[in-house]
Amino acid sequence: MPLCTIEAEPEPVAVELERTALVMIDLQRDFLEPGGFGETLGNDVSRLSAVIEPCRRLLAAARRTGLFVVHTREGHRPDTSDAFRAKVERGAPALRIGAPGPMGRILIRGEPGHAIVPELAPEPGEPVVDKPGKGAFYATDLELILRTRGIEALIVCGVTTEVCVHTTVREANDRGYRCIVPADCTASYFPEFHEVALRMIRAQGGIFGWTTSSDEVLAAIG
Ligand code: C5J
Repeated sequence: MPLCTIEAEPEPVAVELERTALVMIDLQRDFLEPGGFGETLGNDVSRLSAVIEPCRRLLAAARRTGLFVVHTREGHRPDTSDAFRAKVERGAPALRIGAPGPMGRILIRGEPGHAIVPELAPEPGEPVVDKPGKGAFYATDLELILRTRGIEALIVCGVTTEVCVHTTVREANDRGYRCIVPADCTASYFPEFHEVALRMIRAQGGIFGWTTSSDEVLAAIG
């Protein structure tokens, strides 16, 4: 199978496009828009909006070139039976997971806030993995979906850099996937955490994976 080389740090990375997936992590209204889970935890959600355009371009290129695309959404069942108390008991009591908010019940599946932002909405045929935790492999069938397709490398985009993107990259790394993170396709409520999280991925010879930019991925996948 033809190899495609993506310019990245700490070094260029060669992947087989047929064995590469674009993984879009939690690009949901609950994290990117006012009134959702991110804001109820005291964050300035406007810090995340810059990811939408580069993610949109990457998603469009992936669809054009036939790259496998998977989306994830963080959220819980309406009865919150899959939400640990240790997670629910965060933030102001009136604004916790399951509480009513301007976009419906906070971080609950099926509510308006749980949806992926319209610019990055999944298309038919693109699996959407609902996850109760930070990592996309925890308590989901993501690994089964990727193994069934023979996927070996992941281009990981989404929010937030140091929480769900990082946790997913770590989980994927332990499962043998090469993870490539375009820096402008991920963001944090804390710019300094974003920078350090990316450095942690590429440090020590790429201990968790590679970092790059959406332009480099676009140049490589054509
Ligand atoms: C958070 C996420 N930050 N998707 N979730 O709680 O990063």
